[in-house]
Amino acid sequence: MIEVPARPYPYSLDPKHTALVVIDMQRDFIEKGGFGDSLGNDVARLEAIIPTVAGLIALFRREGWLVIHTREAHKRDLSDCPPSKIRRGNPSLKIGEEGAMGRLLVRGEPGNQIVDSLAAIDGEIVIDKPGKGMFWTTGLQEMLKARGVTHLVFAGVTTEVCVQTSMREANDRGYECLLVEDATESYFAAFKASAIEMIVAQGGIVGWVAPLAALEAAVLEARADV
Ligand code: TIU
Repeated sequence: MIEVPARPYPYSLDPKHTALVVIDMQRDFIEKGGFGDSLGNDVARLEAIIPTVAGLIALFRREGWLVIHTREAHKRDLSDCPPSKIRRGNPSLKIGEEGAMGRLLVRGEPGNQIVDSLAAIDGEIVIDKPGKGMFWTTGLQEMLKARGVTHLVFAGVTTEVCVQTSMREANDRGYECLLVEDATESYFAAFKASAIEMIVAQGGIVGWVAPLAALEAAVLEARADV
């Protein structure tokens, strides 16, 4: 077992039963001309975490641990996108409409791809999810079950929307969840901070939170013990 100093108390993981989930690090949210931009957000805040997310992915790859990537992505005919979601927010460009990087939040479009520096490699799982949460209509729970995964380490965007929703869904399904706090970001600094407090409050009602350095140090220490 590896014990990571974390809030609200140390998080223990067994690497054989742990996966990293990188939520929605796609151009739609991180680059100008995408969905996040169309909702009026400053996307530069999200771009800033790319190096930390890359460091976290590199740690899992180095150790040979499972890496899962998600994308918020709809079928080309939008049959998996409720009209309420298309209408919501009165965006300058709606889901499915043609933007600077192709149709917004639509599978296969340039904007729907994970940013180049974080792209999946062979052996990693990529999930296209139509919702904010990663379990709804994705089959992910069955995939995790088949691999014996019980612990999930979270990163990605945005902290209080798709990351928190996915983490809460995972918590309800019995997974022990750790959020890497410098590998997640929101368009709103206050919402990121609040989401983190909500996760760790009440003895870790949703899970644990730790910085990447704490996880890296714990992995090194566990290796030294072997
Ligand atoms: N708008 C916003 O903060 N987030 C989303 O729409 N999706 C994700 O968080 N991925």
